[in-house]
Amino acid sequence: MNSCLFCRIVRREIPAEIVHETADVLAFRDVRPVAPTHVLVVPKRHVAAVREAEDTDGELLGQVMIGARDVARSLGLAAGGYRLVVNNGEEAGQTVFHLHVHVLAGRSLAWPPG
Ligand code: DGP
Repeated sequence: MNSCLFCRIVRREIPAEIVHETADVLAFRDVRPVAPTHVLVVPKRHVAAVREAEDTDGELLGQVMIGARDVARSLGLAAGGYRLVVNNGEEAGQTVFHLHVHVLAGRSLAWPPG
């Protein structure tokens, strides 16, 4: 068993507020939200980041995006709009090295990000 934080959440070793789950994907609320709605969507299988993904990980990547869409639908975010963010590597702000999509909504989100 690895000690990756999000793998441990997937295994229910660390509590999280889960909002969506499929056979391949888990979505839970971010512990340090930066928007009124802030959910993380992760693949259950460990992949560190998009930059580490293999050509054969296309289905996994698609499932994470579909998971983000389903989270947005179930939480009623689709009409107003939401932002999906995927940080890749330290300089981009990635702090947990298990691939995840941030689903952000509930406030005006500036572009470009600061
Ligand atoms: P990133 O910086 O893109 O790697 O995003 C990691 C996010 O993970 C960050 O917004 C905070 C969140 N996070 C860190 N530790 C925990 C935890 O134990 N539980 C939950 N739910 N979220 C966490």
